[in-house]
Amino acid sequence: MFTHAIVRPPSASFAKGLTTAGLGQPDLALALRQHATYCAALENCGLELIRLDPDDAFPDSTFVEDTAIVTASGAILTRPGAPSRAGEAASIASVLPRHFTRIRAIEDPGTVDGGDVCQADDHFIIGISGRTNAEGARQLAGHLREFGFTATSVDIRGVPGILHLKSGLSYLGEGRMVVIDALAGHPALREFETVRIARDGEYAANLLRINDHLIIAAGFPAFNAAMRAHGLPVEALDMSEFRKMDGALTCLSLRFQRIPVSSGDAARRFG
Ligand code: CIR
Repeated sequence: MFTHAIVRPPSASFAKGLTTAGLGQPDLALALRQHATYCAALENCGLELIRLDPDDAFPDSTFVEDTAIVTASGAILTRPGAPSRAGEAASIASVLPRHFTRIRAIEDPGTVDGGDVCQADDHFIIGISGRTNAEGARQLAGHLREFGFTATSVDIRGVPGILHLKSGLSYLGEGRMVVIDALAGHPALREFETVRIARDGEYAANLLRINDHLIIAAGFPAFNAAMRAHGLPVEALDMSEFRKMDGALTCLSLRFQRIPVSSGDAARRFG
């Protein structure tokens, strides 16, 4: 059950962010409209939004998911693996104490991008990628175990075309995982019923299950119909401008269940 989400709109420097997509320059005005629609969709799922200001200093800072792992039991600040994004964690660090009693952090030489971390109920799958290294995954798994979760890792460095683990899979809920073919047979997914994504529709592998709603990328009608068959309301959002910057649905928010805390507690426990 999610109650809140942290979001940050793209800033004026958005087009200077990292990308491998080769889909051209993003249109900032359109990206802002798509972000507003995304925020409305989250609210429609019942979430209260914590809206951060755009941050020109970090072109990729709209992709807040990469800066923290947030759970109902506590939060973990990441160390984003791309040097240009390393400074993004500091501003999220100032926000988390208002919402979490337990906060941990990934330390040097570990690196973790939140896009490499997939929660499936009480279990986490951590992708080791070009952004998340083995040491970061080890530290993260330790913090998650302390919070009462289990964790396994999956090395995705040989999987072509995906930046993060969640570029290639998403947890649908009820033991079902949407996966691209290249990840489908992985032993770490043995426990899950897998729903395969068509090769020409791999971008749709990144989706959001929020409470009793599904949010998917627009432009994949067959996948949309397959998701509707699962019986949950499905909303499809145009993500074109974020896709140009290698971003997708999960990247744009940090979703969590807030357990109320006093600010004094949070300040004492932080760090
Ligand atoms: C980056 O390369 O870091 C950004 N341009 C895209 C990050 C996407 N984040 C995500 O999938 N969690």
